Amino acid sequence: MGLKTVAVYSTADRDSLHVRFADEAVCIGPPAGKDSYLRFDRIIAAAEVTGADAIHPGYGFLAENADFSAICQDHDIKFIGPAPETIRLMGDKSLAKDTMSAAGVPVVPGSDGVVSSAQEGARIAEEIGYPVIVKASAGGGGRGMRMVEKPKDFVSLFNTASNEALAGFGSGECYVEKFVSGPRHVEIQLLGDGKGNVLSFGERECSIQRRHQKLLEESPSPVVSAELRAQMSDAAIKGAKAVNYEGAATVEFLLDDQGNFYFMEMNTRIQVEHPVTEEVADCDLVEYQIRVAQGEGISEREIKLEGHAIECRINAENPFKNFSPSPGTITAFHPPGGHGVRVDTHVYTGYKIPPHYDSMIAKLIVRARTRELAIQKMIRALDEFVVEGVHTTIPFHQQLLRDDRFRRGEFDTRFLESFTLEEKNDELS
Ligand code: MV4
Repeated sequence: MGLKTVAVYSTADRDSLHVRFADEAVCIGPPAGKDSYLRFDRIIAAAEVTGADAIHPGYGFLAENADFSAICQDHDIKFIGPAPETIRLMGDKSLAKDTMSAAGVPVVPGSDGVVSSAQEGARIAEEIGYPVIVKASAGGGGRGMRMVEKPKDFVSLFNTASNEALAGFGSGECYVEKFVSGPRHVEIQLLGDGKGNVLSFGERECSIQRRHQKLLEESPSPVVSAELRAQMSDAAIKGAKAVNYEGAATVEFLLDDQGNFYFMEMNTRIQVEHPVTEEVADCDLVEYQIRVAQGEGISEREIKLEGHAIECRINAENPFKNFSPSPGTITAFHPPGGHGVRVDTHVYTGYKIPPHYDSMIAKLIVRARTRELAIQKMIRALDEFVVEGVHTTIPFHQQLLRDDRFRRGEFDTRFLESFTLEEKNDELS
């Protein structure tokens, strides 16, 4: 796009590739997030001294922080993302659900907003029928939830959820809904221009997760038909239009085994797994984010989706030791290449993984004509991928992609609970 870039970094990230590749780089503090990447004042100061017009918040730290978005606005710096009010509304999971429901998006039957007491929650649970799930309004992404199977457990589990939420997020407000058993996690990628136009880029299948951390994502989902895709896209677009959405958004749905789908959450950032959508839609979503932030409108149309894309998250974790973090120095790094193979990474041979942040060190994305060919290509790419000096999730993916149930597309969000890794001698070399 011909735009100049400024990187911000903490002292722990001095040697990260984004620092070298940006036109300028500004150090904003010591390793701890709260002293650097979460410091509004330092980030705004970095933008001001370098004359930056806009801030792209990435997908972590301040990407869904309404107050930061508002502070950017106050300083005449464009926050690349939605308005602060939209981030705040979608951050309140109960209000977000009510807003989507009012817009005609299917939601899971449950309480009308937050419940005022455990006793009221128990009455509602009786009405909707067990099992139910209690969710913290300030939670999300799997944090602050309790499944309740029997009436006698309700009050105690509700109070646990509420107290945890109060301690963790500063608000104990909870809502109650019917528990959907063994759902898939399927999400719709959207882009809005803030002028009433919203595009859908189809779905991503994200059911391969462990403790709410996604490990593999793909598009299309092996179980989503063209008809279901159109229905889910229409619902997501209706929801985004109801809040006059600007920027990239992901609408998360639970999909049950009957083909019913229910709104869960709207993420107001670009997500880690956006490359699988870029590959099947043949587009650059970050470019689109910047274009709409510059005020460009979009013309509504059907986005053509072609072929199949898969992303494997390569984390510095030991899959044979319960995915425990494995920071340290990468002594050899050879990413795979070839047609339809993409590696997004900030690391290289000699890079020292700091222990302070997320363990993801690369995303390996492949694209091919069919799911079967994409799986084959991913297996080849994983087998070629050399990372030495730290443990990685590569051996996990190598086994997952060879699993019969995975290959048949027969899995839901519980899949990894019963997936047993075959012990491999994974000595560090
Ligand atoms: C649910 C559910 C079952 N029923 N809601 C977890 C993350 C958050 N976005 C929503 N989550 C769930 N909500 C009802 N009514 C099951 C989950 C859930 C889940 C969802 C998506 C992906 C993985 C999951 C793992 C466990 C539970």
